[in-house]
Amino acid sequence: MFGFFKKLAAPFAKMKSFLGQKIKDLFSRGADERAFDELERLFYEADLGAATAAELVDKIRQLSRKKKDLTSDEILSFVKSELLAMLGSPHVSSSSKKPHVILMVGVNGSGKTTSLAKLASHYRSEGKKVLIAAGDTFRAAAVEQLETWANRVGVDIIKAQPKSDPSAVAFDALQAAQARGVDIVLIDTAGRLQTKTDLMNELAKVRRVCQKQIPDSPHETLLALDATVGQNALDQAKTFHQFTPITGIILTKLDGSAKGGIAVAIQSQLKIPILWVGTGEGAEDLAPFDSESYVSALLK
Ligand SMILES: Nc1nc2c(ncn2[C@@H]2O[C@H](COP(=O)(O)OP(=O)(O)OP(=O)(O)O)[C@@H](O)[C@H]2O)c(=O)[nH]1
Ligand SMILES: [Mg+2]
Repeated sequence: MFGFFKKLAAPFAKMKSFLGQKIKDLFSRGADERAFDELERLFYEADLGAATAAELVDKIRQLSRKKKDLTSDEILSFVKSELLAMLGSPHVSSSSKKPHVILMVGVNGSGKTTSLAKLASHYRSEGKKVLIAAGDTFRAAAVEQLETWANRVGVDIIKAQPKSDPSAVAFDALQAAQARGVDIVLIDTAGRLQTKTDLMNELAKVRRVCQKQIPDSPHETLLALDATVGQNALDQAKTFHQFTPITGIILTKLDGSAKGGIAVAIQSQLKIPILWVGTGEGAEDLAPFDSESYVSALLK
């Protein structure tokens, strides 16, 4: 039991947030208006978003009016419970369909391919038969990168010539998956800026082609979001969601990030669940998103 929780908390321990210590220092000499202004800045810098930062500070201000001798520990535990409430209940990514098809999307360099490899490794360790599709046909190097991962993780890969249509690769992969009795299909895609409409339409096409082969697929469309890009992550999520409904987010590069507050902003503003977090470059550096461990790490 303890081992399980330790394992869950461990990835979040790599976050470099010291928000909790800063809040304690700030209120160690009482709660005055200057401290509240500074608190709002701290929340903002942690990427909670301007509206959330202001709202949270207002609530603490009201609390301190009611209770004159409010301690910094009390403030901290109040912040913790508020953040947990904003994050809502945990979500699990289910995979009851066979094959269960997962489409990975996101901007350039957000961590799609690495996260896809991590997921392949995760499902394989559960004994599932996994197939990955090299849907990033844009660069030859992208196929090589995925092939290296496929060999390392020990899963099959479907690929095509560079510059070929990514939806054709997806179609081939789904067909192969049905023929081979595959449990999980993971489709990689090329990175694309959310502002490039033609490239975003290409994703919608991949989705349509998947549906032609397996009507309720893709069962999951996961958006890889780099935790270090700040509030732009919200724009990315909103636009990708318009072109291809996002069922969950993988928040990558949370290791070393001092700005983990973006998870709160995403989940409270967009209502898209964060399912996984990436905390490193290795196959094992993936963990289910766990609000308790996350908030504890954020308020370290
Ligand atoms: N520290 C850290 N690095 C990561 C993480 N996830 C991915 N990376 C690194 O980020 C870089 C980009 O990762 P990729 O998986 O290639 O990103 P991508 O979205 O597939 O990139 P494109 O296909 O070029 O759009 C690589 O150097 C990865 O090793 C993470 O959770 N933590
Ligand atoms: Mg990639």
